[in-house]
Amino acid sequence: MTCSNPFVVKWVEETAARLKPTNVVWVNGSDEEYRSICDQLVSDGTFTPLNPKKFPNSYWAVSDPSDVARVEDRTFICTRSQDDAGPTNNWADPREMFKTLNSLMEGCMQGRTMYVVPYLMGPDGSPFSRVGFELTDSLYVVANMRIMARIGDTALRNLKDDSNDFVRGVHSIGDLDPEHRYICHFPEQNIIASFNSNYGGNALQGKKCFALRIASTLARRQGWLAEHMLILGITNPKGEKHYVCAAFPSACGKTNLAMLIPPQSYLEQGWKVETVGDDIAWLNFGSDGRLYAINPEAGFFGVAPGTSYKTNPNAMDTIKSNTIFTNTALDLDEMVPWWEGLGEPPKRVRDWMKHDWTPASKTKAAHPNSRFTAPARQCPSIDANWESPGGVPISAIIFGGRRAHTTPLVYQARDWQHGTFVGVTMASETTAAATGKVGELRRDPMAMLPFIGYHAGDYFQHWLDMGKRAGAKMPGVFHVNWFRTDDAGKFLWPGFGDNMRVLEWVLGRVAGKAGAAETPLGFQPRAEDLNLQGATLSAAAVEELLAVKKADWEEELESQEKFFNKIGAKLPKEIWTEHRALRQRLGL
Ligand code: GTP
Ligand code: SPV
Ligand code: MN
Repeated sequence: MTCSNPFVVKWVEETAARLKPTNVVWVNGSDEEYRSICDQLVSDGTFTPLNPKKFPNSYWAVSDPSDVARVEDRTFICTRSQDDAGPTNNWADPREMFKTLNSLMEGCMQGRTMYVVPYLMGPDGSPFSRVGFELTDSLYVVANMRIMARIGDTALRNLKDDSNDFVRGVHSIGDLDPEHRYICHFPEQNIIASFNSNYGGNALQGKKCFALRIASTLARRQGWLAEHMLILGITNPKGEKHYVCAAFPSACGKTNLAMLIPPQSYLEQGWKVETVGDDIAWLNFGSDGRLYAINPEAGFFGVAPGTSYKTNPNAMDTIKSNTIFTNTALDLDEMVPWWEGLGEPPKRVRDWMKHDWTPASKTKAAHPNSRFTAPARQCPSIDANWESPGGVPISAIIFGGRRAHTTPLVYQARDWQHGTFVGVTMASETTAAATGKVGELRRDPMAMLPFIGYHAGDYFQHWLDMGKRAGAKMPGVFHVNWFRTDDAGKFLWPGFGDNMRVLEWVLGRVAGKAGAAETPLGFQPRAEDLNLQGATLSAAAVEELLAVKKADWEEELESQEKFFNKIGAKLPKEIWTEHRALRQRLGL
């Protein structure tokens, strides 16, 4: 299929004239084409084919050692007014940034091929789906985009010939110089430019650049939400099904929760959990006034370390074929990927830096942010409605962070305004998903700190406004913390499949059935309100998991205030109101 949209054709020609690729190839998304892309990546050394019996059509790749995670300090929101980017984003003047990028990228594709990747974010034919184009000189990016989005002809079919409504993206791996790495967003023109990185969230533009940063600005203008959320469906023993979204920061458990397998006792009773998405949700109002979610993605770009048949069997079965492994280690005897948490180390291991590795080595064999790229349709728990054009109705929204102290296992917000406050005041310890220190507590509102494409204060206001529109039809809002630790630093909560126990309470609250105590934080389960049968958990651990400690919250309130002051005058007054009410309820 050739592209007959004149806006696209003209822009591709103009871009080629600037970047000067040796040739231009339009990607159609076919199986044949994907096979030839993989063959090329094998012959140029980017891909190492894995054992075709154990991991058919799957490949191992490693990145430049400097290019392993999102680079938040090199990510820019470029708006005419600095105030539109707000205090949480790096801002640049669009004219200045275009100048910088033009001089850096002029002729950067000489001797290379420029691939034109049309991509669709969202299900084929959905009114909520949107089209983007990524012009890239990285065949690795094309291969990953083929899994993560619906690319090629499917995307072209979803763009009208007279439509100028698509995202224009340019990506070049340049020379991977970290000093001149740029991940730039121009929300006023729907333009994305990434330069000098080949890593997922920096280079696969459909994901964070479009589906969160650009989409969040569209969502604000058009009255919907673009969020860093998984989507899952839960069926109870009566056969009633509810869908839930959950926003956790990067590497804090979305993929794992989305693919949860309930404990044996739940399975015997007939509980079932199914997966719609593991990272991003676009939420629109349906004609019944409720919120409906689509997963804009078609694949999973998941954290490998920690993934195993113990923690996440559905992920393990998803990645058995047609998968790209990036920066994991390699078992040289079996030619299968390996990472920390998978099980016993194999005899001969090549680490992600391509060195020989043994358990005695002081480094990790797999990079902590090593990832698999796998088609969502291969997931055994994929939901029958995961590509439903209208999305799935959402009954609850769950916020969560990685916090050793302070926040209890779970609590429910009193109403939408309070729920928005709970989202705004999320905080979490940093992970390897972004460059920088790991394990430092930072405020991460709605798990969107690195992904809000505009002023965070306006974003909080947009959440409040959405609630005003829908009233009582908005989902219930909850907060969870799987990561509370004891004095020895050990996780108190078993997590993973046992998170089902918390989901049951959440749905019980939505249905008005589960018990709770009204506490300063909102509504919290007492130990007897949770089904803990069969969980390996002492009574003391349960008490600690549910505890709200004044000293912790005193610090927490201070930290919230600092954050509010950073947001400044655009912080909605309702958020201050909720903060003061919380302070009063806590007696602090
Ligand atoms: P992104 O893809 O970066 O957005 O991350 P994600 O939120 O999908 O995170 P993911 O589910 O991949 O989890 C990341 C890490 O958290 C892995 O090392 C998991 O093993 C660990 N993890 C996930 N769920 C739990 C849990 O319930 N308890 C504990 N203790 N660890 C968990
Ligand atoms: C995240 O960092 O939140 C991810 C991985 O989901 S990336 O696509 O690299 O952003
Ligand atoms: Mn993510």
